[in-house]
Amino acid sequence: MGLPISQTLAPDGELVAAHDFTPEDLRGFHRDLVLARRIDSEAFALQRHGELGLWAPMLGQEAAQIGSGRALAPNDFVFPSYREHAVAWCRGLDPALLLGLFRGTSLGGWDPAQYGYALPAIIIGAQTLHAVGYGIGLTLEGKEDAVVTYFGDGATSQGDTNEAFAWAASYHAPVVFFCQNNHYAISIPLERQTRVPIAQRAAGFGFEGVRVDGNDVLAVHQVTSEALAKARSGGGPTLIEAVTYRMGAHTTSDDPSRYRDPHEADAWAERDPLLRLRTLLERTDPGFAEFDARVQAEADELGAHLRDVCRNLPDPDLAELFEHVYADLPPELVAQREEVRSWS
Ligand SMILES: Cc1ncc(C[n+]2csc(CCOP(=O)(O)OP(=O)(O)O)c2C)c(N)n1
Repeated sequence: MGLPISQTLAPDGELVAAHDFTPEDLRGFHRDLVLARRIDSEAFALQRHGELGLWAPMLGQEAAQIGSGRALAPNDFVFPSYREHAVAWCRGLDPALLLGLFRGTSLGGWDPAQYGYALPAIIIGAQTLHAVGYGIGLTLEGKEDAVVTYFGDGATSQGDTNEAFAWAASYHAPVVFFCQNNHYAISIPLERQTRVPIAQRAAGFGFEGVRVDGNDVLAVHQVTSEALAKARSGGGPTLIEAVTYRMGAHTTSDDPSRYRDPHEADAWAERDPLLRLRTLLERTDPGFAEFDARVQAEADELGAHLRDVCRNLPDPDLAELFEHVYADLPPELVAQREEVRSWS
């Protein structure tokens, strides 16, 4: 039913549509995908070693994140959920900055204004409203930048997300809603979230929805670039549904074997976003093996950096909990802060 799924690079590494990427662009995507996967697998291992309290893996979703993240301009602003580690990478964050929250040593870890990348939203869908508010603000200030907000298929059932769609449509806000349809909201499958494809729901709010193969970095880049250009030039919001799959667990506390057919995961492993670009490059780029070896060495260095920074993250002063919300703390919170200080 409904909208077609855009695809440029098929799972077998064949190009099925024209594109404008240079050989260097393709290498850049490969590098990003490999390094993003390393950030994720390294953080996962750190959690298993007891160095992080939790991690939300993005295994399988790298192309959706790199394809869209690399389409952003420096002045665009991103409102992520908690799983967009590769988008953070595209925004120039040192991935080590992502670890403090998951180690429990920081309440965020970076200045959103510096990177155009907000702190993670753990409340499902909350960030979609933040994005629309920010987008309406941009319009009022006469700026021609775009806002992107990332969320999952489960978030489309939240009231906040539906409110965000309604506000963005009626205010013609320059917002790209980027849904990574990874097929599960923890254990709840997509079929329980919606009776129609997610992208199709945009029409009911009065704006365009597009579906793209979320494991195809080239097609994702293309549709996101178009949606961003439209937003910046006053064309209003777009809902992008990147059809992908969460190959791992929801978080390191989850056991997907309790609710998922293993054959389903095997079928998606054949659509691995890294493999298809690698297959294309191995066939078409004569110097690829050498380039790839350099990328793998870079990944090893990045892994060592993450382990090193993670293990040396300083324990925070508990009283820091009281910072960053109020300019002037109300008296009852001053009293609580003093009580917390007396514990150490
Ligand atoms: C408002 C709210 N309700 C429930 C939760 C608990 N919760 C955490 S993750 C999650 C599933 C989210 O699924 P989805 O939106 O598809 O994103 P994904 O984790 O798959 O990327 C839920 C229900 C929450 N964090 N916030």
